[in-house]
Amino acid sequence: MKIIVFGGDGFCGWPCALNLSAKGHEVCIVDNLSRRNIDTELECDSLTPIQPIGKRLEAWKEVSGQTIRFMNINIAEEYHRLLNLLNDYEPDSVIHYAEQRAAPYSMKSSKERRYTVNNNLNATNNILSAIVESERDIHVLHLGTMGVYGYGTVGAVIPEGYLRINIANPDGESSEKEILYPADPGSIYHMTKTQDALFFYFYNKNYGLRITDLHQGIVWGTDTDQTGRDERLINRFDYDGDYGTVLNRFLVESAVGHPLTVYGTGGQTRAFIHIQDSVRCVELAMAHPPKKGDRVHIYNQMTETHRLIDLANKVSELTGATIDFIENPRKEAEKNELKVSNECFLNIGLDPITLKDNLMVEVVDVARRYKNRVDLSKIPPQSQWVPNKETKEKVAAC
Ligand code: NAD
Ligand code: USQ
Repeated sequence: MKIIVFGGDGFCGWPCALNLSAKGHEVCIVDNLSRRNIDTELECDSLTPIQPIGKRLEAWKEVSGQTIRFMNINIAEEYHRLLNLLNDYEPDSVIHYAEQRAAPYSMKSSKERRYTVNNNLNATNNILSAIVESERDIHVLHLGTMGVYGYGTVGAVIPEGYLRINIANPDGESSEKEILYPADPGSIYHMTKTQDALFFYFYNKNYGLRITDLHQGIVWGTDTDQTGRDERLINRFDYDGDYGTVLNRFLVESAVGHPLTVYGTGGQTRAFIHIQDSVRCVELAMAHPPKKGDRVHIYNQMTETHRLIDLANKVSELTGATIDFIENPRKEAEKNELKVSNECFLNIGLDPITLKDNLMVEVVDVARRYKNRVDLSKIPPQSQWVPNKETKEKVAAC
């Protein structure tokens, strides 16, 4: 198949592009390198020494014999370049990772709020709109988030996208209906993902676009079978207070002797998936596209849920790290239960990789290997959901 990976220079997109190329697909990466520019802006860097995209692709050709094409396009702004690409390249599927994905970054100040909304909504709308204009039958796979549901579930299992409801009629009877599960975003970033879901709903209903929306949990780990083949293929590993996600942060913190940064009580429960499974899920979903006329397929792309304090205790037992409870910079429930259905992926062949000590040790080993690249000043959280006076003054001074 011919596939475009939008956002293919990023943490999830890069190993996905390599995996699909290794499986014999023809792959084109489209990325405007904005994530690398945000590192420069934040004066942070990936823990791992990621190579410039040109070097990455050269290394891949050398290692695998396969060529991956690259185009630097800002898909939120350069609509006609995007449309021309669809017409010239004629992809069968496109995979959409190209959004600003950090909740803390999206909550920093009006600049980041506006950037996240403009970038994410225009990127999604432009892809969908260009597919309509190209008149091509292209399967769209989008990386969404578990956070569209919120994390409070009144004890029920979160279904895969749709909720069956009964509506009372005036005559005393009731009608059944399936609706999109009510959106409950917890950050500006998560809000853009709930709005993406409405774009998909509409473009599917009106133009018949074939769309799969993957509601992914927190991705952890760093290497996959393909990124591990050569050091020049190494994947991004964020650990800073804005882009680092919780389990990867705990593992880096333990490697550099920093206490584990548990926000609030650590009673929050979240869904997780290992990077290798993330890549596998996208491959599986691509091999099982919606048929013409199907509604949007929504899959929960996660393999397990964990309470954060339990994760911190696990990492602490494994590595001897101490735990610090930090005042929570976010506005979120102190604790929540989370039960999630992931039947769709299990039914099409996912054999989940779950949190095992040896996998966590692998990540700690990577963190230890590159620990001299860690800037300890970047570990504390940098963004607050409700800024206090001191934070407001800091932003105003910038
Ligand atoms: P990332 O920031 O590492 O990668 C995103 C890539 O998209 C970057 O390389 C960036 O330069 C590119 N990009 C952003 N805007 C663009 C634009 N306008 N035009 C072209 N390229 C653009 O993020 P990631 O962790 O790889 O996440 C990828 C997707 O998966 C995101 O949409 C995110 O919401 C979703 N997701 C990620 C996680 C996670 O834990 N990392 C979990 C759930 C869902
Ligand atoms: N947290 C800590 N300590 C830390 C960092 C985070 O206790 O050092 C807590 C947060 O308060 C939160 C939880 O860990 O309760 C998760 O935070 P996170 O930064 O790991 O994840 P989140 O902000 O939700 O975002 C990440 C990705 C995002 C993706 C989302 C999937 O950055 O792109 O959409 O995970 S999900 O969480 O399932 O919505």
